[in-house]
Amino acid sequence: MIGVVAKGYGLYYDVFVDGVSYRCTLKGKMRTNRELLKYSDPVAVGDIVQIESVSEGMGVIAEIKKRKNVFSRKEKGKHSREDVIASNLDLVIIIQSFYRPRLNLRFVDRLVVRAKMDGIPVLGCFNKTDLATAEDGNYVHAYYERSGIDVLCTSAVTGRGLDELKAFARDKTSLLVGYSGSGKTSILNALFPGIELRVSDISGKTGKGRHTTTNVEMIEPQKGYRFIDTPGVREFGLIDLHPSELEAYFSEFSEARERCSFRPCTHDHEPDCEVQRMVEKGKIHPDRYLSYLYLLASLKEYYSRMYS
Ligand SMILES: Nc1nc2c(ncn2[C@@H]2O[C@H](COP(=O)(O)OP(=O)(O)O)[C@@H](O)[C@H]2O)c(=O)[nH]1
Ligand SMILES: [Mg+2]
Ligand SMILES: [Zn+2]
Repeated sequence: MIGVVAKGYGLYYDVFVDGVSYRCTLKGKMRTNRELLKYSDPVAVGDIVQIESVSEGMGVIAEIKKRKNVFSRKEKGKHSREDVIASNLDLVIIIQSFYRPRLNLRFVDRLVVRAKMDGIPVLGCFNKTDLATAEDGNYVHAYYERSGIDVLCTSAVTGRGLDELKAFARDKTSLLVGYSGSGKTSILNALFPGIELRVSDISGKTGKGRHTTTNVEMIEPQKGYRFIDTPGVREFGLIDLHPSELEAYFSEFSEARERCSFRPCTHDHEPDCEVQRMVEKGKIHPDRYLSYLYLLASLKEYYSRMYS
């Protein structure tokens, strides 16, 4: 039978086949598969798998089909393996709250680059509008205006923006990522009354939520909707990208780059740079440009340490 991996528990995995869940182990030879050794776990949520020896709700994963994409994390360190958060995605929904925890668009931008590196469309979902002002919302819209990233402002409390969010997610497998406490699980609960997933309490001091969603988990709350909820990501570094490749992931630079004197141009120190001119003219948001510069600097630093 062919199914999709919905959750992993270390040594076994839940696999959905036509809405029925099977608890599966991994066939022995798969654990030592060379191809899969570069990952911290050979199986990821979202993987399409062939299961065999099926009886009484149990089975064995015998094959993992080729992934069309992955949303993954790779940490610093030579031997660190790639941590695949989920695979075979149609949409990455980055959830951030305006407050508790506080907005951090540089963090969002790193997640955006990661998704785009695998060609996955991104939706920026800015939650807890009930705690925010109209200016907060305007700022986020202005920041991403020419980025090619869709932006939605939502509230799981008032229901604002949820119909639009649902429309975006229709007929897709969507990954929800963002800080713990930003409202990922609450949004799912508000979109699909009755599913009652567990929501975290926010700890008073930091405004960061506790990790209530402990595993990455796929749910199919309604026909046509497949969501993958994740525990919060706190840190999200980018390392497996050469500094010169970064600018291609900032769509607002695309029409300008043709008119830069230097090619390739990283748009930070080069003279006669059209991107810098567009920032000065207000056609590229200065904070978004700054976010690019920070990311560029961190990639440069990483590469100079690795290869010096
Ligand atoms: N005021 C407000 N609180 C929210 C909203 N969405 C979620 N919360 C609260 O934020 C906390 C964390 O929510 P949760 O869904 O567990 O976040 P997750 O860690 O991203 O899944 C909970 O106390 C929720 O009640 C919202 O839109 N507005
Ligand atoms: Mg959660
Ligand atoms: Zn330039």
